[in-house]
Amino acid sequence: MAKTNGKKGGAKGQEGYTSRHLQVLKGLEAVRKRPGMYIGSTSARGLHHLVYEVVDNAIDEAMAGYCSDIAVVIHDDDSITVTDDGRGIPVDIHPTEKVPGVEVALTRLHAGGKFDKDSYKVSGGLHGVGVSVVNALSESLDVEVKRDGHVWTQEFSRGLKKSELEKGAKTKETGTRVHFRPDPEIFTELQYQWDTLASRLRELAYLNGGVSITLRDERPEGTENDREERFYFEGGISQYVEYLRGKKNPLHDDVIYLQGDQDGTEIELAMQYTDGYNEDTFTFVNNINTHEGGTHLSGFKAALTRTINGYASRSSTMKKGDPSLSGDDVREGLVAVLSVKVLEPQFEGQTKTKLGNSEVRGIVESLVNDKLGTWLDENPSSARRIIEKAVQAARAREAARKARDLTRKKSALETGILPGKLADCSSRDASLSELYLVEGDSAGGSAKQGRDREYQAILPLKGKILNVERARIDKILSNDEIRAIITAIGAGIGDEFSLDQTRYHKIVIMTDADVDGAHIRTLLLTFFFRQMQELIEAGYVFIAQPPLYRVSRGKKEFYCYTEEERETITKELQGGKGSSAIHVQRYKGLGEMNPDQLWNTTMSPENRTLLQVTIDEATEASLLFERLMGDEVEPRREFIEQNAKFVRNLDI
Ligand code: 0RA
Repeated sequence: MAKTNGKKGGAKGQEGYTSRHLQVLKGLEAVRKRPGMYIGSTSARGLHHLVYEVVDNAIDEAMAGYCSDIAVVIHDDDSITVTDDGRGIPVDIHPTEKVPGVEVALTRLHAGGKFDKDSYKVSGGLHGVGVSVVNALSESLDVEVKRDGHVWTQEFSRGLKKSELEKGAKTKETGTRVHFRPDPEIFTELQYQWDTLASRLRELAYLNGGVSITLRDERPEGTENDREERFYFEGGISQYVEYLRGKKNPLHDDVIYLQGDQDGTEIELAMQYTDGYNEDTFTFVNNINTHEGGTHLSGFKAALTRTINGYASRSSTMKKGDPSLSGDDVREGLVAVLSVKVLEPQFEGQTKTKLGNSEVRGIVESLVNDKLGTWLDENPSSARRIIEKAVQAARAREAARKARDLTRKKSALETGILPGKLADCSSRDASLSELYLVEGDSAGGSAKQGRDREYQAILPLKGKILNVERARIDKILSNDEIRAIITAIGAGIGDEFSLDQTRYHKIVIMTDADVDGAHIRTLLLTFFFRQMQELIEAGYVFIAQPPLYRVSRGKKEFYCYTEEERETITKELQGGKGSSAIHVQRYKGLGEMNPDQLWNTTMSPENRTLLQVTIDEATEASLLFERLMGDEVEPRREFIEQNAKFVRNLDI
């Protein structure tokens, strides 16, 4: 629950306060009253956002050319220190506010101090709200600035200063160190997650090549916490592409890298073709992932299609009668990172991650037309392989279209003939209906018996499903398990997927709580990510959470979903009186539960916990999978273990 600072009457009763100060207090009070408006949420997501806010300021210094080292430390008490070697927050007296710049930056809403026109400020979204928001939402915050020959310090609490700016020892260095402890009165979650911070810091390090970002965890419990990792990528987004490419084989040795700027818009593009069948293009605006794309992405796509077709028709790679290459064809197997810096970005779309600035489209398009054309001319053998790949994609797509037409006639993807294995629900109201995808026939049987027939449909899946990362569309459509999923959902796939045809608004993946289960879950997530992305974006995809243990003593029984729960419950039962023994049953698979148990623990809307899959997590799952794919067993096992963990962290 959000609370205000509790000072009754606020500044009113105090002498010497001018109306301007009153407004200031109101500003930060507003942040404490409605934290969600500034940082999105007061759960784990908002908690992590505080760190990003401070780091973004340091990154701004890096982008301006003044900072090369950033360090983030998670302390014992879940407080955070962010240190950078930038110019330091100004310490001189602010001309209009009449207090040191540091105090302005930390106590005035939207007073980052960087409102000069030449910096890439981030409007919209949740970024760039300013360090004052972090201050307002921290129980305590202390700052140390090295600037103008001295070390300066000041302390705050819940947005209010606790001390004046103090001038300390002499130093020739510059930089800023911010240490803050998120306010327990504001946040419902106070524990920082290593993985969450690490993946954002890694992303920032790739996007800002040459900047070193270290993350250190000082929390003691367990050995896992006590660690440090440095993210430093000299090669920037080109290196990012290599990382994203993973184990897929490149069609040409070097990552293609293009760069340019026009009217204050800076563009950087890194791309490489692989022998894969999917496309992985990631776009960023001012270091923010534009999941929903926008004008920069459409400029890139248009230029790519045009340039590749132009080159193909000039060279002799394409045979007469070959169909012209579509956008999808020229992007098959492509791994790309497009990073643009825009002075006044307009973010649109449902999640405010779609770039709206119309001028950016043309700037990206002409840069890519020009420089990619040159690259193809200068690298004819690579160019030939790229074109050949696109031509094959075009032919496969044509074959798939024919196969799909055939499939439609045969198994009637759209005429309502449902797969035989599906035990459908009786409701025809999609918004209330749920489809359980269940691993194995025996668990499928229990689920069919235990379910609520009105709203819950069960589709048992046999064994491993096809890895869609390794198959072209024609092969995907010839796979029985996948066809059953497509027909059950009833909304088509790929470009033809249509969300309003979906027969269920909850698709629940229910697999065993073991390594194989994690593997199947990833394969399913990958399939949805590649072929029914809108389903994930709409929030229709969920992961069921079956219990790991049943702990009982006499007539008392408990289901435990984590190791910790099992430990706690077992201890509690040991403390109680009674002579009967404690019995711990570990569920190795869903099949070990009888229909009643499965219903009570995992399927009943009253008791179950469903994890909703977000597009970020699905992307991560597919990429992780692809990155660690290959023939070796070790990386695959390692992946599955990591992925099992990722699924536990889904709610962040
Ligand atoms: C205001 C103005 C300038 C830099 C900063 C703030 C600044 C803020 C943070 C927060 C964390 N690290 C930071 N580093 C710098 C520009 C200063 C100038 O013009 O010299």
